[in-house]
Amino acid sequence: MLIRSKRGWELPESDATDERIFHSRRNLIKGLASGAVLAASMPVFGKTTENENLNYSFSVPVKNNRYKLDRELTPHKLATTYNNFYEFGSHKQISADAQKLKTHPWMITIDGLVEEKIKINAHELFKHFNFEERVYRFRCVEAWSMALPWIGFPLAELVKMAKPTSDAKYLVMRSFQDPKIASGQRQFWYPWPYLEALTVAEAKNELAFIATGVYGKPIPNQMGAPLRLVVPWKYGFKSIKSIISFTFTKIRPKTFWETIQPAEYGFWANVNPLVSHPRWSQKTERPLGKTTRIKTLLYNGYEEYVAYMYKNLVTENLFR
Ligand SMILES: Nc1nc2c(c(=O)[nH]1)N[C@H]1C(S)=C(S)[C@@H](COP(=O)(O)O)O[C@H]1N2
Ligand SMILES: [Mo]
Repeated sequence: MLIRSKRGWELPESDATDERIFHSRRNLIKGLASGAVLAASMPVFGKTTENENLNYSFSVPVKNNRYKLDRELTPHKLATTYNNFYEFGSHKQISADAQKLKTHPWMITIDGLVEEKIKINAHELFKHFNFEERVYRFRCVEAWSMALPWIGFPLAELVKMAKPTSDAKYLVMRSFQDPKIASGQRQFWYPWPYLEALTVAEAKNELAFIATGVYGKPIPNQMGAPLRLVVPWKYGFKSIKSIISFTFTKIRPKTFWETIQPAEYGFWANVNPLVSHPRWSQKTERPLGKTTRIKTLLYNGYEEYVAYMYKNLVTENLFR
């Protein structure tokens, strides 16, 4: 018998398939309807005339050793070649295609329930913050995981700068939209642009991080250049890439995955090994590059930092 051996990152997830779903007619129609509504209200990401992506410079990051890892860092090669970025296709090998994204200039809007609306170029925005490096675990809902050295600044700093009004309960984030370069966005049944949200309390939590770099360098396109969210106690799909807007709202929005498959992907999506995904167990995970699985931790090991935020939310479905 011939068994072709594959390397780790080529392996299809064995006990977890993926976030892609096989669209029933109903889903297709639903997707179409919400897509049309969103398209009408979304700003389209402006085209640039630049040919080269400029590397964003960030002030020399200070190492923040407060957050400890219980595992090795994921090899750079794996983290940069095994990615989820549906704008460039619903498979993991999007790193080459993602290079088409022009990340300079990159306009960011901060609006909604704020004292004053801000429209600013990413490199100008970045000047307002002190950069640091911190290591985090990262757990995809598909049951693979990583450990990464991010560079960036706490999302709380951006919230402070934005000065949300007391009515603001949620922070809504949207990714770029440019179907000319992002082939996945021509799959019109998805509700583009990718949208995620946190409560303002979560956005102010010390762990919520905006990454502009990783492994000592500016973040590569496939990982969400020029800025992406990292919320390590939640499943990976919450950590939205290539953000163009931060909007403070009173009302909880429907997120990208919640719109597509509400029974599987909710608003909270906190990691919990005891709450299975409808199609697979969440008890264990496969660190990229490893063949043996390890136990998944409650809140991905960050319970002491985040559990207080969920104490009174007894009626909410916190773990999907
Ligand atoms: N805009 C956008 N952000 C996204 C995604 C996406 O498809 N589009 N995928 C999410 C999912 S499912 C995961 S697991 C992580 C993957 O991040 P990585 O490719 O840097 O490992 O990005 C998240 N952010
Ligand atoms: Mo994911």
